[in-house]
Amino acid sequence: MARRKKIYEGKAKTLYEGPEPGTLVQYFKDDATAFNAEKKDVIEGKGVLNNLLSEYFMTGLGQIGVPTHFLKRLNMREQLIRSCEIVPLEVIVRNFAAGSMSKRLGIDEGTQLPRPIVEFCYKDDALGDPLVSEEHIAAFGWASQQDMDDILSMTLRVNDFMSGVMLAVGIRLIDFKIEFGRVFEGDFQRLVVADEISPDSCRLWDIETGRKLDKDVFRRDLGSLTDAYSEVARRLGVMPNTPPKGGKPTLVN
Ligand code: AIR
Ligand code: ASP
Repeated sequence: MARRKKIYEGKAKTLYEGPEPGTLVQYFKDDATAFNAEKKDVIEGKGVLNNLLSEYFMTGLGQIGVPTHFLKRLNMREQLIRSCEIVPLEVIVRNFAAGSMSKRLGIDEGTQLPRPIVEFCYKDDALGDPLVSEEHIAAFGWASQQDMDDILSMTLRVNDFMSGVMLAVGIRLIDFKIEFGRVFEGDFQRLVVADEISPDSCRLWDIETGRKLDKDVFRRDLGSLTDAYSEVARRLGVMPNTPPKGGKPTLVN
């Protein structure tokens, strides 16, 4: 069997050349990192859970008409995605104060915000993904005004969708990070939600107990990360050993 071509290796995922032009295979590793990879570990089973959870959220977004890069899950650790050019921004939505916002502004974690607050960070590990404003984004050409309008409206839809899905299983969506990619179709380009949506990229708190069910369990040494992610998967009815759905990949519209 020929060795497949590695296109990119990140901290938690690896991208391989896909079976057809315009596709890639996204492999979810068990590696966990935090604080810009200062803290590292291998958490057995994390990749499988994030693959399944990201499939679940991206599929749901597709069903409500938010385009994503997701095409099809291939196996327990891999999914077929559309190849896209990543916009170099981390788009963060906060419904409740936590993490870096609480630190920066001195607001207690868990304080409900008067409305969702969207923040942008410039994706650059060497710089530690600094917070930037729309002024920086426009001035340095990281995204056009049209892109920013699309990013904002899609991001708020993702927030409403994710908040509702989580609320239905007794979990509060505190905040999350998403990324966008540009897909080219002839002379046109459009934006799709890319990367992953998983407990690695969200803060999820149990509504009853306040228990953290996200990567803060790893960042802050609060117990077993796989137990936390499995709890999210269990509540959503997405558990390992679910075979991939059959059929051909369908392109998102
Ligand atoms: N995030 C940001 N960079 C990487 C990730 N995963 C996510 C965090 C959290 C949100 O963005 O997981 O859900 C805000 O993070 P912070 O550290 O700015 O408070
Ligand atoms: N994933 C990033 C890192 O490795 C940030 C984080 O999630 O804390 O450092």
